[in-house]
Amino acid sequence: MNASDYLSYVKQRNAHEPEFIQAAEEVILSITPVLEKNPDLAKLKILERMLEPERLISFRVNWVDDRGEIQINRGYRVQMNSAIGPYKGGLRFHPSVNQSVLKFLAFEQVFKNALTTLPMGGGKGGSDFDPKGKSELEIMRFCQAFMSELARHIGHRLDVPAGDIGVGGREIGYLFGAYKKIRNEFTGVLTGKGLAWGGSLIRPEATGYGLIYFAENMLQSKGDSLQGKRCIVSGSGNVAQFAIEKIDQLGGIAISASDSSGYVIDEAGIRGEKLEFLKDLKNNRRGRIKEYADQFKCEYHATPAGSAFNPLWKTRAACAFPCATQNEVNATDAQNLHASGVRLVGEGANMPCTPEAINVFLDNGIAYSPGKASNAGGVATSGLEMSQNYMGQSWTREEVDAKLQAIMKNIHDTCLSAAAAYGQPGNYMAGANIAGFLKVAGAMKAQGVV
Ligand code: NDP
Ligand code: 2IT
Repeated sequence: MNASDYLSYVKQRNAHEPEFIQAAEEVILSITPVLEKNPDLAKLKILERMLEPERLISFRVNWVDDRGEIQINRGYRVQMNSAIGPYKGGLRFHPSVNQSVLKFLAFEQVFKNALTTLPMGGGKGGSDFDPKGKSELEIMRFCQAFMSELARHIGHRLDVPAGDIGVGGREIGYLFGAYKKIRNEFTGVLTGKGLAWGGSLIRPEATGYGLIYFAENMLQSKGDSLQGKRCIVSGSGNVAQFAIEKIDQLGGIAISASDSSGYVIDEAGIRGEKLEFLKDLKNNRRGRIKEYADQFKCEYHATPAGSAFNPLWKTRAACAFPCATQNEVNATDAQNLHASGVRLVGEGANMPCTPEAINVFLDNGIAYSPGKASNAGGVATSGLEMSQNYMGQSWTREEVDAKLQAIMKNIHDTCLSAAAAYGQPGNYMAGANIAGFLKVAGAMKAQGVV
């Protein structure tokens, strides 16, 4: 089969899943040259098998809100691929969650986890539950209701969920408590746990830190660095907060943050007490980003609903780090980034750039890293949390950070060498897809048709 045969195959089988088709298309275009060189893998239908979840669980979540009204949500776990280890990947609570979104995330997770070098397969799950405006007790009751079904499908050697959009330390706590109660056992079944009950140092920071370590590696490969560079960051959640923190630590200037309502531009840089304010605002008070602008007297712009582009990406800068959600950067945004001087785009979110936007970057020589490579620090540190849980020990902050840095450098170098080996030097997207595919394909081949 050629690329267009694979594409029709995916479109026909997943007709109503646009996000999954988008993620699959990118991989298919990167992998077809690999299959031409390795006809044994084509004959074994490895790619077709990777495009089908090993198991997809969909379930009802009933819970009672503070007014005593019964609420019904949908819960899911997509167990995508277990060739190189237990299923591993986050849980997302957001009203936009559906089967297509979780299949795209689980599919990308398989490649990402392979790139970390740690023994983790890929999975993803979550619910269309909207945490916004819910009380603390409603969040707890929802997590307990969700886990009352999920518990029978996961386990520390089987499937280890973690956080993602709408699921942070608070939710992992409630989910872990519910699992422990239902199963009557204390294991490392979730990552992102609190330090006193099996969590790892640096896990909260890991995705954002890893993203910026990866970008620094990209710049260093061209004899450059982040020092003094203006950086646009979108999002203001877990990934964005620690990307901003690491940009500042490495001498860059993070000038923006956003949420689903709008964005702030702080020309002086988000750092120090201002960053602490942002963390408290988003993690504890759960307020809107506009409050940051009110507090520090900087620019705030509401994001126009239904607009053809996001003016955030018109801000003059050298680097851009989309850290909010999928498809937040389209072709017009990419043109605007190019016009405003951006020379590096590092994805902190999963699939934040549309295929058309990515083409704009590649056509204009903008260094571009796909999320499955540059945001892999989060799941890599989850892998380190699993190792510590299995051993019953915990490593210091310095030990975990050193391992994270080494992993990000290794992923960076692996992407570059795989891209070069297949005639696409400097293309991190092709490199990530090829290297991730080859690792999982080798394991699937060895394990037979199962
Ligand atoms: P959080 O829930 O902590 O933060 C999400 C941020 O993105 C918030 O600022 C939120 O704004 C904004 N956002 C979410 N959905 C939308 C939307 N539809 N439109 C505009 N803005 C939106 O999530 P994380 O920081 O954990 O995740 C961010 C991204 O990073 C996701 O793509 C996730 O898959 C990816 N990722 C996360 C990892 C992790 O370890 N947490 C690891 C690797 C990737 P608002 O508050 O208004 O909703
Ligand atoms: O997209 C991701 O890699 C995550 N949300 C983190 C997954 C994990 O298992 O730590």
